[in-house]
Amino acid sequence: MTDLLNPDAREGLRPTSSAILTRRSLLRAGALTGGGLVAAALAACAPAAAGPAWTYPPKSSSGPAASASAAPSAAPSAAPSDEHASHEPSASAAPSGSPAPADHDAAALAVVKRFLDGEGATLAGAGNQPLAPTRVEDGVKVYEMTVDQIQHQIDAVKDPVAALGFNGTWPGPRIEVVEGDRIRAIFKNNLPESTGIHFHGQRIPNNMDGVPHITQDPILPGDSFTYEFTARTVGSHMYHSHHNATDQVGRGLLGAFIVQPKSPAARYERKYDVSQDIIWISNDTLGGFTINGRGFPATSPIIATVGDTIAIRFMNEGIMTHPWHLHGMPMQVVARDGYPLPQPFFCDTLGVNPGERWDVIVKCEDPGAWAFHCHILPHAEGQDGMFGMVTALVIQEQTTAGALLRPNAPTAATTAGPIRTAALQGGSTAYTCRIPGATG
Ligand SMILES: [Cu+2]
Repeated sequence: MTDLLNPDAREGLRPTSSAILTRRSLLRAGALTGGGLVAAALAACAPAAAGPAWTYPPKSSSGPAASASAAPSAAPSAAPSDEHASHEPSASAAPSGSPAPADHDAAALAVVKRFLDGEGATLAGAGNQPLAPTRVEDGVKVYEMTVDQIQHQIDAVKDPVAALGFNGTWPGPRIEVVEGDRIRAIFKNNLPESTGIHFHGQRIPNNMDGVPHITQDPILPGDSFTYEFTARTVGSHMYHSHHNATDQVGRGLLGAFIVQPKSPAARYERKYDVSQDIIWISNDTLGGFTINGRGFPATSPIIATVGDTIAIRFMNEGIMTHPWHLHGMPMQVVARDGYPLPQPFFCDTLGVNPGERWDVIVKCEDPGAWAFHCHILPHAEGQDGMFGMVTALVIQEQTTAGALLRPNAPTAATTAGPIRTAALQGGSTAYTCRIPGATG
C-alpha cells in the first residue's frame, strides 16, 4: 500500500534522460502566444530551468499524434498504470539535453489548439449526467444502476482504456436528491468480479454502508444489491466501489451524490446566486491524471459569462492530493465534505485530499480563458506541453451581435466557437502564432 501511495516507488519509474523546459524557451513561448491562455498557462505551469527532472508521456516531440497510447488491457493491474509508468524521477537530477524549442513549442501549441477546438465535447460517453429516479414508489426515489465494464476514452488521440462505470459511464451519473428524501438504489453487478457500493459521506444505517465482509456480502457477478436510506447529510458527497477499491475506483467506479438542503434558500442557486453548479471529480490511476474521466486537452472547459457566479464542487476519488489553482481570480471556499464552513475564506489554490469534497464559489468578472489546473506540475505539464489535470475557466463577453455564446454546448460544432471566442477576447493568439522552424 505504501508503494502505491508513493509516486516514486511505482513500477517503471526511471531517471529521465531527456530534457525539461528551459526558462528561456518558456519566455519565448509566452511571447509568441501573447497574453492569453497559452502564455498564462505556460508561465504558471512550467517547471523552472532547474525544475523537477520528471516527465510524462507523450514523450515524443513529433506532435500530438505521437501521444503515448494506453492499449486496452483485459486485466489492468490494481497498481497505477499506463500513463504513470513513465514518471521518471531522476536519481541524479541531471537531464542530459533539451528538446529543440521549436519542437516543444509546436507540440505544446498543438495540444492547446485541440483544447480550444473543444475536443472533450467530441467524445462519447460523458459522465456526470443527471440521473432521474427510475420510479417513485410510496414516496421512495428508486434508482436502478448497473456496474459495467466499459471502454473509455481519456482523450481523442489515445486508445480507449478498459475501465469500469456506473450505467456505462466514468464518472457515473450524478444523483441529486433533497434532504429528507428516502432513497432506494439498486445496483446490478455486470462485472466478472464481486463488488460493493458505499455512499461516501452519508450518515446511514450500518447495514447500508456498503463494505463487503463488514456490513454485507460482496455483490457477486450477476447479482444485485439494494441500498435504502434517508438522505440526511446535506452537501457534496460521492458513491463508489468499496471492494477491490484501488482497482475498481481507480478504473472509474465513482460518482457524485448531492443532497440539496431542504430549504431552497440554503441551496447555492439561491444562497450565492450561482448560474452553474459544477461537479469536478479527480482521479489519478487508470488513464493518468483526470478530471471527470478526461485528461487535457479533452477536459471540459467551464464556460461562463462576465457577471456570472458559479459553484464548483471538487471531489477527489484518486490516491494523491491535488492542489487546484485558478488563474485570474479567487475562489471562495464555502464547504468541506458537505459541511458549510463557519467562516468561508478566499484562496487561489486549494489542496483536495483523497476522499475530500470542497465547494467553492467563483465570481466571473474578467473575460478570457483562465487556466485552471492542478499545481503539482507533473500532473499538468510535461516536455510536450500540458496534459492531465488542466482545463480553463472561459469567461465570455457578449459578442458584437449581442448574442451570448452560452455554455455547455453538447457538440464540437457549438463548443469550438465559445472557447475560441473567449480565448481571443482574452488575448490568446494560439490560432495565429507560428513557431519558427516548424512546418505548417
Ligand atoms: Cu495533481
